[in-house]
Amino acid sequence: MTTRRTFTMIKPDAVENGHIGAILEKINAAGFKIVAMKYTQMSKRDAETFYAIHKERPFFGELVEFMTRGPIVAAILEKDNAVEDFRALIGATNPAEAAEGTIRKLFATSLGENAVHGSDSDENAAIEGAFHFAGREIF
Ligand code: FUP
Repeated sequence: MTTRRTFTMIKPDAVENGHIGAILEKINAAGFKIVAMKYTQMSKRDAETFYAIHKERPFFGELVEFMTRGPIVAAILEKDNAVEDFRALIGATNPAEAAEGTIRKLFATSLGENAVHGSDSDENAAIEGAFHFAGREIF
């Protein structure tokens, strides 16, 4: 079953570089409705849990270090075909390979510090949204 929701984070690099407003603008312009949003900082344990799927990968330590070094904006977004359309809006994981006009092409600096997260499936969107938000925080 396809759901209409995806989960995103504006990562610490994009927050540090002052891109929160511009990224939210792109998200709005692409037709996503924000149904939950918070400004928060992940603990080491949060990041290790959120990225548990990558725990055997060589970049895991750096990824956890990066994701915990400053605040993020976490949000749940709603739109038809949300997961796929949001992945298209953010572009490839590596900004060097991201298409022109995508959020990562515009705002990311490297593969490790790539400005935004976007869920890769409906199942993960639900898991990731529930990781960051209680039911009463979703509208
Ligand atoms: P994506 O789904 O596009 O966010 O990418 P992945 O789930 O494959 O990777 C999650 C995060 O791990 C990326 F956003 C950045 C980091 N990463 C690296 O630092 N090095 C890699 O080789 C791959 C991913």
